Amino acid sequence: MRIGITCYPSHGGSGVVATELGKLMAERGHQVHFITYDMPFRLGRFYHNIHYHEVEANRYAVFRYPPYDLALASRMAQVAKMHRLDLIHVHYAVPHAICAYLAKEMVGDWLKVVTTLHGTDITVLGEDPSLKDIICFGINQSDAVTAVSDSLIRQTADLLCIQNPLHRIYNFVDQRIYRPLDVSDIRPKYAAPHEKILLHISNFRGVKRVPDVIRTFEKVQRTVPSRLILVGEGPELSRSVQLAKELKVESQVCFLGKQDEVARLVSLADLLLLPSEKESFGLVALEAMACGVPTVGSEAGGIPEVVGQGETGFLSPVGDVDSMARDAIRLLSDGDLYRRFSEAGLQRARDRFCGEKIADQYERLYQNVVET
Ligand code: GMT
Repeated sequence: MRIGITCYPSHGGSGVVATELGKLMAERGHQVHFITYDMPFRLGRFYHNIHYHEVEANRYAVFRYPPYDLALASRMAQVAKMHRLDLIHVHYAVPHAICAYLAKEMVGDWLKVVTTLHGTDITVLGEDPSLKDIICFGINQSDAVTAVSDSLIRQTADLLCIQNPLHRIYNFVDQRIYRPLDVSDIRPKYAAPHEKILLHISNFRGVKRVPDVIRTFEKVQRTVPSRLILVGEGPELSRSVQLAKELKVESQVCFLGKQDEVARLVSLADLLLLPSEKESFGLVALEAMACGVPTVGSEAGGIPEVVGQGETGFLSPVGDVDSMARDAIRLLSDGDLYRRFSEAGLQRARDRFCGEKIADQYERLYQNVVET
């Protein structure tokens, strides 16, 4: 097949999943065309069967905002015609599903559109009256729609008037990359041998509740000698730095900013903290699990579909930092329990979220869409 892919190419789970799926499809012999405003950050080098088409939105004095959505739709149509794409797989309903709809109107019905919902387009934008109707339209006009968890499917059905069936296809990790790595060379730079390392990775948006990470850590370190590493940047960063100072743990907390080598960072940690308020899936919890690292976090959204409660991690109600701290202390203080969780996580990642199995599901969906 000839497959177009549009996603947000910057750091973020949806861009990671879109790019890794494109790579797996290319490995299977399909021709893959990324159509994005920037090179997806996980692409970065030459891959056989993968093309990259940049979208440029020019600024004009008469427009207050550059017409990016129109430039994207137009580029999708150009690439579809030039390379005779069978389908465009867009990640996020707005604006991408709408742009793909426009491209299809421009080139003809042979071009099929597959839309994957990742969360924010439903749980945040779906509540915005200025966008709700167009999100519905984009979803209903797509030839197939997937969502990354059952929880997201339920929320989409509750919030929007959807006529199309929603297929649940979980996110995945490439286990050639996400596996327990030997990081004994760098671990001493972050913690003494008797200390544990807790890790949080996010874009520091309000929904990630990064202050809960700091509060949980402050309670854990009273009992278990430990360090906290935070990876990422975003609106809550300065508040989090401030809170670490106020709670007098700043010397044990390390803010690393944006980082690319997630598998190495996760392998460095003993525990991942993910106390989000909204999380349609929680890709980082899967990345951690695939490296043998349990998660302690909230039971928001799709997190319980990723983390096996009481098997590969512990989940508590959003905001319950006392419970999260208790669970973290329990896991970090009981070697047998920790090993069981770590091994169960490796198994769960292999069984449910293996890249090849998930790529099979997408490939079947693409084939159905193209044949109808
Ligand atoms: O979490 C974010 O703010 C980023 C966002 C994205 O666009 O990558 O993440 C969403 O998609 C990921 C990949 O499907 C999911 O793992 C995240 O749970 C989801 N975020 C939210 O639902 C808040």
